[in-house]
Amino acid sequence: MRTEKTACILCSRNCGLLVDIEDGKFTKIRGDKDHPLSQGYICQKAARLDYYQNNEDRIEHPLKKQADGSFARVSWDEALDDIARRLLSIRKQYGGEAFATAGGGGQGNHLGGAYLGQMRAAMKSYYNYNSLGQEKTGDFWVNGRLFGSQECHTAEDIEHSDFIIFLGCNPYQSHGIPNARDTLKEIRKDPRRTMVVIDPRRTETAKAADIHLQLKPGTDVYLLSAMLAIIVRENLHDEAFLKAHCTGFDAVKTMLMNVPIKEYIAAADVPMEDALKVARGFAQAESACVRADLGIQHSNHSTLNSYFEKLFFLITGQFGKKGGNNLHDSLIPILSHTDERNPKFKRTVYHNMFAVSGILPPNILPDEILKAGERRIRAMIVDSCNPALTWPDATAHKQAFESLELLVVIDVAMTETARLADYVLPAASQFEKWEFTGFNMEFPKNGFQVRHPLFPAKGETLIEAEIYTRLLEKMGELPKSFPVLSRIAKYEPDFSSHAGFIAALAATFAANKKLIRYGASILYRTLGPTLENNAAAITLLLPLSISLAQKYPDAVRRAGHDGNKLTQGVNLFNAILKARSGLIFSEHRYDDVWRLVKNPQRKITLAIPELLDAMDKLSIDDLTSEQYPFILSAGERRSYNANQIYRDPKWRKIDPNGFMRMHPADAERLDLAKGDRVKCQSETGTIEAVIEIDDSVRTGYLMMPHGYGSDYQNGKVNGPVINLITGLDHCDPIHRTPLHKTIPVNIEKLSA
Ligand SMILES: Nc1nc2c(c(=O)[nH]1)N[C@H]1C(S)=C(S)[C@@H](COP(=O)(O)OP(=O)(O)OC[C@H]3O[C@@H](n4cnc5c(=O)[nH]c(N)nc54)[C@H](O)[C@@H]3O)O[C@H]1N2
Ligand SMILES: Nc1nc2c(c(=O)[nH]1)N[C@H]1C(S)=C(S)[C@@H](COP(=O)(O)OP(=O)(O)OC[C@H]3O[C@@H](n4cnc5c(=O)[nH]c(N)nc54)[C@H](O)[C@@H]3O)O[C@H]1N2
Ligand code: SF4
Ligand SMILES: [Mo]
Repeated sequence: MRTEKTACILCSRNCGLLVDIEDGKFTKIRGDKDHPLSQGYICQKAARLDYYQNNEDRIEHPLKKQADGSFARVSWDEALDDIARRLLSIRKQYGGEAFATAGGGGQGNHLGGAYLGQMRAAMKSYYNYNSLGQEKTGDFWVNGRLFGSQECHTAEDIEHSDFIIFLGCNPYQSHGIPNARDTLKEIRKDPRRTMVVIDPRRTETAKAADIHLQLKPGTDVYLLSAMLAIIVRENLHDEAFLKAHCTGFDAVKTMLMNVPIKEYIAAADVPMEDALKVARGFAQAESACVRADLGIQHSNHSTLNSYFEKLFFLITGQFGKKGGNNLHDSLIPILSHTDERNPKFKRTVYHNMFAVSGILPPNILPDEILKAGERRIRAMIVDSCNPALTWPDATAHKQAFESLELLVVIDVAMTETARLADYVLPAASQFEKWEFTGFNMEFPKNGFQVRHPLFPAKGETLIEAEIYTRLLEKMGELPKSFPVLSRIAKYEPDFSSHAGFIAALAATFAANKKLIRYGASILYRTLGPTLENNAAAITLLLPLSISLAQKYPDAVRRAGHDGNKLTQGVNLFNAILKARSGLIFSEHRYDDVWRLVKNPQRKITLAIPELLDAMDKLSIDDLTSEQYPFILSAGERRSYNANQIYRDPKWRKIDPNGFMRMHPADAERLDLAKGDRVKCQSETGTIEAVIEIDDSVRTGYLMMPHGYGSDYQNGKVNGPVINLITGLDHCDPIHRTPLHKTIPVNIEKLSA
């Protein structure tokens, strides 16, 4: 038995873990007190991680689809030679438009994504489909307009905040904030702090709140704009802050002065006095912040919701300060800036859709494969993602994937998407390789942890870095070796700066600019092998550490990483490699936030014409109809769902069916009791559900979890395949974010 440090890979918090390992299995899992962010905290899901590491769906050999639909084992060379040949032929015949990637990282791994990006570069493709494009790109788009770059991302300083609004999120279950359950308890205990929850369900979080605004689903846009209007009309906005730091407030003010407050509060169906209390309390608090998530992003007017969420802390001046909302730096830049107004960034063929932060929305993918004619997508690589189950309209996605000329899936398990592939390439698991996540989103202190391998890689599995590098070599994009660089890497006398290697790398790039795009693989093949313990794949952290230290030397120094211009970043890199529990890599002062704003003069542009225009046209919509009298939230986070990371249904201690919550009054009307089966039908499809009577939901509102519906061992499907009923067109107009929380459905009782 040995004890090791690692991190949980089940949600974006990535809590530090201390694990006991025996005979290739996790035998005990607990929180790591030395982890600088989670400090020993974990939730119930982490204890079950052996179901991820060891399960019957793990794939251990490259597999090729046969004519009869079955899979046969092939060698890596056979698979990669054929994939390389077919990709080259598609590129030659149809160009980069014919190739797209999906995924590139999950809740615990983002390293593969860096190497996957090189495949798009090699194929001359800009089609990057990613799960972030079905939840967060509307938010990123708003950030781009407000702060000048889609790389700007807002954080919330809950720890130091007096007045916190949890807007459409349920951190008790979904986490997303530091040590969620402890944090909620602390806020609740402290009489000087106020917690507000805006959620149509009386969630576990709402039960701990001072004020719960149990609004009608899909009505945040009315509630938020009405509360903003209250703030402005009562002169509670922060004139001094707005004058010093923002432009365009006049246009926003005009829009807010037109909001019919009473009517909108009534549309949200919350008591006026509570709305007044929240608006006034937030504006007048010493410090206040908003934490928002899918409840507003996956519901009607998604992008407008995100805009109002941010106007809340901007017009009240609760930004750029202790306990407020802030921007943050990032060591791993998972976001980029691809402003659609810049013609340099191409659009898709069928939907003429633009990327946000380099990411395209899954809601358009089936059409770009099936309906774009000669210019359609013909080949795809899917990595760390299970879109046949997790992306909207599973039927359309399945049909689209089946029509591709080449589908390659790189995964640790035989997923629903993998079954549709021509080649399934087995990756080493997240506990069998060096890995990290890009979820470094804290301010003022930001942290990061690299995980080292705990188990030998199973069977013939390879790490993603090796798979993609081999593929690029076989495509002839990348030379098989870089003798000069490798020699310098190996024999460089001064390891404290890697100065000789970096100079040689710069010379290599200067001589052949095309190689810059393959920087990750070149580092992996040259400097990589000099790192201890096969850490080659994470060598790309070296340039990232150097670049961070160059941008924020003082913040990096405050976090304890010293050095001069040449050595500080390298010192940070070396510290990261050694810090098994992770480390703090930067510690900012609150007013550093203004350096993170990318607009000229560091001003925030409050007026977003497209959204002001949408606001002008806003009316109160009724989402239900005679045919579809209920609204379903298709994708709640619960104790025993964790996206599709666990496949073996035995990991769940409760709720094997992923029940449907229904208010007692609705159940009575439909003559339903706990445990009854119903047919749930939307415009897109039909699924079955098992009823749970629950008065925490509003009448007329039903809730089902996501993260179910995998058919483990190609056997019985476990729980609802929720995306059979979500539609491609049921989405936000700006970046087609699906509106999973507000799906009109009909319910019919099934006979026993
Ligand atoms: N246990 C668990 N935790 C997870 C995950 C998981 O699968 N399981 N997944 C992770 C991932 S990928 C993500 S993105 C996050 C998501 O985390 P959250 O967004 O916090 O999780 P959800 O339960 O999807 O939705 C949050 C809340 O939105 C509410 N809601 C529904 N409709 C509306 C509405 O119209 N308005 C408002 N204001 N609220 C509404 C729901 O009642 C719900 O309580 O969770 C992460 N954490
Ligand atoms: N209806 C509905 N649909 C939803 C949601 C919802 O609320 N409602 N939530 C959405 C949200 S917010 C998200 S984030 C998505 C999540 O959906 P996806 O992005 O599809 O992610 P996961 O479900 O986490 O699947 C991760 C995949 O990565 C594989 N994997 C694990 N480790 C490794 C590894 O080391 N290497 C490789 N190559 N693969 C690995 C796993 O086996 C799994 O197949 O689902 C979305 N879908
Ligand atoms: S699931 Fe999230 S909150 Fe729970 S232990 Fe894992 S990382 Fe931490
Ligand atoms: Mo997510």
